Amino acid sequence: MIAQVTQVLIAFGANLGDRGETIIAAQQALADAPGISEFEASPLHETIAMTIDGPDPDAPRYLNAVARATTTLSAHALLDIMQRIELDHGRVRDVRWGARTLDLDLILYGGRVIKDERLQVPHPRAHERDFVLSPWLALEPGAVLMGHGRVTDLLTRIGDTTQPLTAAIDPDQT
Ligand code: A4P
Ligand code: MG
Repeated sequence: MIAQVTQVLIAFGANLGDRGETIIAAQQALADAPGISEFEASPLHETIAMTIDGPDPDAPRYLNAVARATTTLSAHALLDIMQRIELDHGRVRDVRWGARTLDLDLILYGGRVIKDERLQVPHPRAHERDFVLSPWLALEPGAVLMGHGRVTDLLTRIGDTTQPLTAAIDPDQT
């Protein structure tokens, strides 16, 4: 039987520790994971921390990125791998939207809509976050967010406060 291949979009965020090193290591781990291929990462963007109370310019800044890949894994099996990688990088879950060494979010899993106790896809807040949309647009200028339209239009509407840091990182080249 030929396994079904699904295109996915994953977001990376870190605002503690060596943020860039952590994100690149996480991308490498994902790119190397069984069942994941054609991994392609966006540039890293430096971004203002969004907290429960809104943007906080005094909080440690995040580095954010997104990556596209194809996978033969189910969405939940992919989430298992993402959460294991978070733990491998010292992620401690305490304050919701609190500072973190690494956060991995599944933004899209093909054209699927998933809503259960572990997973909501498309990610319910992606459309209002410049720290997801801006790196995504850099990776894929024609990107469309399911249910919300063209990423370039969304970003124009909300404004882009992010700052691109580096050229695109290709984990195969590191
Ligand atoms: N979960 C449900 N859907 C998903 C999904 N699509 N991807 C569940 C990943 N996980 C998903 O996540 C809590 C639970 O969400 C998980 O157990 C999983 O089963 P978490 O990572 O433990 O908690 P969290 O990340 O603190 O909460 P939440 O609500 O997911 O926050 P967000 O939306 O991830 O936002 N500011 C900047 N500048 N950059 C950032 O990257 N990130 C956040 C976190 C806040 N502010 C930020 C950034
Ligand atoms: Mg999260």
